[in-house]
Amino acid sequence: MKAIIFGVTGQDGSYLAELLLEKDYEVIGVCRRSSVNNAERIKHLLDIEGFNTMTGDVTDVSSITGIFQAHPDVNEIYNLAAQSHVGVSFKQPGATWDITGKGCLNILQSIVDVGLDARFYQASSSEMFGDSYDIRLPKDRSGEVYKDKYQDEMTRFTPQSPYAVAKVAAHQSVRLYREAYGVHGSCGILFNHESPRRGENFVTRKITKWIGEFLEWLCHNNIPVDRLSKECWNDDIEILYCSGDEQSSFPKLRLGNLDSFRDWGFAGDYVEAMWMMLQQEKPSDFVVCTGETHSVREFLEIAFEHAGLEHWSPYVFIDPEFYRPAEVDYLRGDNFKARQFLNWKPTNSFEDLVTMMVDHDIDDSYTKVPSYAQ
Ligand code: NDP
Ligand code: GDR
Repeated sequence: MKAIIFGVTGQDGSYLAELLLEKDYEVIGVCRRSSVNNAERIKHLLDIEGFNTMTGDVTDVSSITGIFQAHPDVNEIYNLAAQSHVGVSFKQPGATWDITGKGCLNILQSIVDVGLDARFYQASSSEMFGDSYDIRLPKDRSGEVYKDKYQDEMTRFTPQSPYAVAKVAAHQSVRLYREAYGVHGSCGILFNHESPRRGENFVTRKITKWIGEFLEWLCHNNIPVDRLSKECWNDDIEILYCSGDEQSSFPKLRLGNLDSFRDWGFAGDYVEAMWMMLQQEKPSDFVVCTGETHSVREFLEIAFEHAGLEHWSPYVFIDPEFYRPAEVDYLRGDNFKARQFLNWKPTNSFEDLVTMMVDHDIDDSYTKVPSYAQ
């Protein structure tokens, strides 16, 4: 079996390439040209037999058709390429549209033009739901009726960012090419999924990376936590320092909205679902999620406690810069269809995920030159 992965250098691309190589696939990873090394997450795969890279860009149709013409026998094509940061999409809506929206259309049209008989996976997103959810009214153990808010494959899309608008366009393009040209295209509507390979400007990794670097700074300077000045606990102060030694300081963790809820899972589990979708005889769309929801605040609580820091609030500076012009407040998926038809289920709990990321970033910061010292 042969697969092409667009977005192989990203978090999911690297896990998916590993999974397919374990299954004895020949994998072609498409990397875009970059002035710095963007292959950090796949460097351990570069010498593996069966793994090859090609240069390409989803905004450039001729580069896509060139890749397809070089591999007319490809069986599966995964489109994970995107400008995937929701906050950035408000600042670069045009580029986000070209990559995240039109990029998918470019791939679909190239599949048709080159005449490939390959199955196609599109990385759709729970962000497409925006502020929509459905409500059920089940009873709890004591027989009390409660409001159960969730999103599934039938929930309406009301995108709240340029990123989400582009993802809806891509999602609808897959449906159209399925109906119009018979393309075997499936969309995974994936809820947030994280890992130690998560990009450093997404909220989970931003938190765990900060914790790792902060603990390394304390250790390097021989500062016990209780020697930090209580004056810096003030919400207006942006740095942490020792009493009487403002020279030696460390910037607080700057965050935006802590009150949004997300359904966070582990990326390694989610790439399995992508592969499973393409093993189905008929193409279809699937929600992939854990079914649990937690706030950014809860993530902070578990992460700081696991790192042995008493409470997160003295270390966090709320910065309006990280608030978005429109926010998605509540995401919690229902994965019934994926469990039923794919036999897929998540393996990691929320606590496992947070502690895995904190442990990784603590270990990492003791072995690397920290960014504050660069
Ligand atoms: P990342 O941001 O980590 O990876 C995105 C990938 O797209 C990178 O390899 C990047 O290359 C590549 N890329 C960006 N622009 C282009 C371009 N013009 N041409 C070709 N490749 C390009 O995202 P994730 O791995 O987290 O997510 C994978 C996909 O799943 C994305 O489409 C994302 O929108 C979607 N998604 C992610 C979720 C999540 O929680 N992680 C949830 C739902 C959907 P480079 O390394 O050079 O920047
Ligand atoms: P999200 O993930 O927007 O859900 O998109 P992100 O981690 O960026 O934000 C989650 C929530 O945290 C709030 N937040 C902050 N976010 C960031 N990035 N930085 C901060 O400092 C910060 N402070 C608070 C955000 O406002 C938001 O409410 C991710 C991406 O992977 C998308 O590509 C994917 O489609 C969706 O998940 C599902």
